[in-house]
Amino acid sequence: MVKFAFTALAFSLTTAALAQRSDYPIRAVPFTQVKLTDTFWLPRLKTNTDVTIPASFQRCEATNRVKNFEMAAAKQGKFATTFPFDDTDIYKTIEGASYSMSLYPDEKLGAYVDALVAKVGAAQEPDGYLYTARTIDPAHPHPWAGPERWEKERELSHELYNSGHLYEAAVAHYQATGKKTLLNIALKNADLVCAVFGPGKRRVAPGHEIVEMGLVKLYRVTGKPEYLSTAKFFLEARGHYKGYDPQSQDAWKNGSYWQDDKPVADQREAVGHAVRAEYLYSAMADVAALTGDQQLLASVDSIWHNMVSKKLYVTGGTGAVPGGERFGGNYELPNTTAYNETCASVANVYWNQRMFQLHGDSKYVDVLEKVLYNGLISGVGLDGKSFFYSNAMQIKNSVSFAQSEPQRAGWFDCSCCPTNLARLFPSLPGYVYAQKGNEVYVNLFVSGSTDLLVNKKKVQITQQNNYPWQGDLKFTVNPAASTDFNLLVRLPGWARNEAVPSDLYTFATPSQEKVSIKINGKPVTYTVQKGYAVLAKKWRKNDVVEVTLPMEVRQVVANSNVKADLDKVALQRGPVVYCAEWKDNGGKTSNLIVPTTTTFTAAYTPEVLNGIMQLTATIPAVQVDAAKNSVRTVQQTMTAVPYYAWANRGKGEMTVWFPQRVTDVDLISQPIVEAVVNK
Ligand code: FUB
Ligand code: ZN
Repeated sequence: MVKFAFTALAFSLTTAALAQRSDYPIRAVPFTQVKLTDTFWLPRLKTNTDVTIPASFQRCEATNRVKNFEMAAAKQGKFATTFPFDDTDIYKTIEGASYSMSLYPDEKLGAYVDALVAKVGAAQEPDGYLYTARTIDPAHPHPWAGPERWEKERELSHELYNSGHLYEAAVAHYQATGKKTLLNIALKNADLVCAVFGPGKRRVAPGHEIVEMGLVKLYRVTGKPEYLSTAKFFLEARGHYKGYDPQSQDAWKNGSYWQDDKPVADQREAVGHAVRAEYLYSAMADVAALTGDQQLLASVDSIWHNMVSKKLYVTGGTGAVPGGERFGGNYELPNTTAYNETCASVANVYWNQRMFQLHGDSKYVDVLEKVLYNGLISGVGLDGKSFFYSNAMQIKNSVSFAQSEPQRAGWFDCSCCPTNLARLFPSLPGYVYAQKGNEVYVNLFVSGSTDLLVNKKKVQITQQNNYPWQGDLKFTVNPAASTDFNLLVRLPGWARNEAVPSDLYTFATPSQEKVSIKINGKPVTYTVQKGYAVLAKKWRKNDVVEVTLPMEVRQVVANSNVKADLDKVALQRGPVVYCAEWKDNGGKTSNLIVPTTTTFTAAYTPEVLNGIMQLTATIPAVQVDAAKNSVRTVQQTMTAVPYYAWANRGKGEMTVWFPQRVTDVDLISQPIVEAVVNK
């Protein structure tokens, strides 16, 4: 049986290492300390454990990803998959399985992971190098790898990307199981990386970031300064690209594709490949926290501001442009061709959590919540084994079947997204609470409980709610003995008339409804600190806090610079953004009009899409007569479902942004053209 273990050893290593240095002022309460009981996330975590993780391992086996490691160990054969980063699907699934096993112990899975870790170890070269795309047959490495180790790192080899995912997996495996098997493999590889790269040694800006975040995690576990200094070195290596052509608009030539066009301290906007970028920004936050580097902090703050003001979809998706899987220009947020890679949403969650830990401002959690409830979980079907790589914002029968993914697939040649979800889901409990001394932050509203130490006293906090469907939140605070501390409850931006923490989206009309808070049945007044209600008191056994969030259906409008959304509205209730799907709307959605005066009714429908709050309204829809000679507007019932749940009932039209008037309606559907996934 695999036992949960932040082992005594892990704690002593970590606390010794942490004792002397600066770090994030706010500490997230680890996922292992938070027990969920809720009906929204817990079933998803269970599906991830029961379906997604086994399916990912099975697909890693069936698609020769495991075989690559076996061949590397035997030093014979021919690399048997497509991409040199296919090793990472195994690492990410081990990471997910490790997190998952600390929630749901599973002997059989534990034994399988042990065997897989042994295969990974066997594929490692004696000096620590681990990259099956070369080790299998060093005379004929993968074409993206180049004849010599690391020489194509800046381009496409992904050697350091593979290392980064290895480190992330190794730390999760160690923390969850107490076993050092994978950690030792990772440390041996990291020692090689630190020996090869650094001042006076090789310098490269890693072509696909994540090694920096991984090194920071290894530093946290071991306290070894080289891991942090090498992470910092990789950040500082950016902006020295020799082939840099500032005149070129081509992101491959000017370095912006992999964020190598400027030194990180001078970067101010979110640019280039979105997953690469958001892993970089996460690492910038990590290194700024650990070193106190103010320039790095200023850069990452500006970049975040650019992203949230000009490059974020209303669903929380990022990376608008298919060519290069990248951020577009400011306000370039097209709907029919939106790319929104699922991995970019994963990365955006990591980034926003770090920004929150740096600044203690709820605006970062507002974005994190938006991503979680919308653009991230849209990436996986309700079955747990079908996935979107890109997350479309509109499917029109006549246009975008050829441009977007209208339905999920079980796996992809480049299958980064499914395995990234597999690792993120079981870590979700770690995003619910945070702590800074005697300030306890409640960031996400998820039923369950956590056991904390505040003022050296044990305190249990229990949440009971039916979020995101209902706004009545109940918290029971139960200290072992009465104690003073501040409970900081996030007041979501959307409950304070703020659609996003920028002017990119606003609610069409302000709501008069306010958040109300009671303690032990009595309304309280409270101060607001960076978006949190500060409840400061001596907490006694079984104190009850009740928070009521307004849950009206809101119409969202975009900044007028977003040309794709001009004169359109999106629908949101609580943190959930809605869409209309063909299935509920007479086979078509691109003909629906939502005038400003539309009133929506919300009703919980347990039988639809595993239980959702469904929205309905009477609205005008444009219809073409049978002979296709004339059009008319008819009143019809429009039904909207949460965006995350679309494409679970077959493929057809889907709309997030609805015209307010008869503009941009798609009158005649053409026959369906099969999807081409943009890559
Ligand atoms: O390059 C590795 C992964 O493949 C990226 O993160 C994804 O965007 C996909 O291109
Ligand atoms: Zn991906």
